[in-house]
Amino acid sequence: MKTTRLILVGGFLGAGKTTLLWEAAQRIMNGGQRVGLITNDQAPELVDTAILSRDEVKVAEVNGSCFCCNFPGLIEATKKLKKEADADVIIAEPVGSCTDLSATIVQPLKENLRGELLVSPLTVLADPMRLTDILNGGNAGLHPSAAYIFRKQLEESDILLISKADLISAEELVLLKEKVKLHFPDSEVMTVSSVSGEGMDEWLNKVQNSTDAGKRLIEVDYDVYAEGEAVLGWLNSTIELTGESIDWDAFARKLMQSLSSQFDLMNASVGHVKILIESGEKYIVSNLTGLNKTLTFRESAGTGNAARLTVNARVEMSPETLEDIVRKTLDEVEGTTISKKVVALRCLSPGRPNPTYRFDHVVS
Ligand SMILES: Nc1nc2c(ncn2[C@@H]2O[C@H](COP(=O)(O)OP(=O)(O)OP(=O)(O)O)[C@@H](O)[C@H]2O)c(=O)[nH]1
Ligand SMILES: [Mg+2]
Repeated sequence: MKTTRLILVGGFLGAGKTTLLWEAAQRIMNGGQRVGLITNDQAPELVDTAILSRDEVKVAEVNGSCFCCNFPGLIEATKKLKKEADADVIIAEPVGSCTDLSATIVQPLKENLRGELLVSPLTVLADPMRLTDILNGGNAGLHPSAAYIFRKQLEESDILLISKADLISAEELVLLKEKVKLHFPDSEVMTVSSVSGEGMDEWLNKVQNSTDAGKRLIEVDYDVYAEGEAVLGWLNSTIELTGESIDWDAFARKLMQSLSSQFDLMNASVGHVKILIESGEKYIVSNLTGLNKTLTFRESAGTGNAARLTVNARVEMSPETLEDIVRKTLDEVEGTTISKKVVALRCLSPGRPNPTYRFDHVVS
């Protein structure tokens, strides 16, 4: 059996993992290799899977639990991609609120799939704005226990990859990189922009040519880790929308603006809220990764009579309150002109992490 390269890209909610996966997959495929992608979430109905699946690349989804707590699910997904896509390279995105990946995923992979997988250095992606605040001793607008998870993710990284390099100036980026190196001297610090492509080839070159994966284990207080996850309400839903000649982009804007304003008014910390509206071949995506100023839209779903809306929201509040807000907002936005049929809706607060494996040594 051929050996497949596995690249794990962790990092906090909204850091830019899925965007990086997509961009990396294009580049690797253009280089003539076959790529498979793995998405991961606590529940089904994923925006990430839907977006990545719009391309020719094969996507496997592990849902219902994170990779660490469902290690067999991750193995099954890699085997599926090896078999069905004959993947040379697999890129996997763990849930953004997970940490301790070196002990719970990287070491077990090295031990259990020796000869089948070549595991790349653990990449942890970090949004430059949140990262700056964390390095300055802040909590990046997060609950202190969620900020603890953010710090632990950085601490265990083999490669600490600063994302969204296009959003800050070249001078700021150099300074940030230097500061990160001081705080995390054991990690290789790199920068990337999935938008401009800057740093992408350097990072790909590194992860595709090294097997120095999971160089160290970190101490993690699972009580704090559990609290950091539990403070987040988690909502995944798919809704069928119908109406007459509806401007889906305007609907997306009203919906996300309204949700974002309510979260800001409540002082509710947003991990990531993302929606996808698909109407035939057209689609619009919107992401909110913090306060209202982080709200973005891309592509266009045009005008039509039917669309499919997928909502994934991770916001610091009880799941019941989050569900209530999302349902009410949906009813209020174009309530009289658009009919809505909820096809699936899961709302939860992540349970205590209970990893399948937790290695106490680095596998050589
Ligand atoms: N300007 C800029 N925006 C980016 C870049 N990479 C990602 N983004 C934006 O950041 C937001 C979050 O991106 P995702 O790729 O969905 O983040 P993620 O880490 O997969 O998020 P989760 O799956 O929720 O953990 C989106 O609005 C992206 O368009 C980048 O390089 N530059
Ligand atoms: Mg993602």
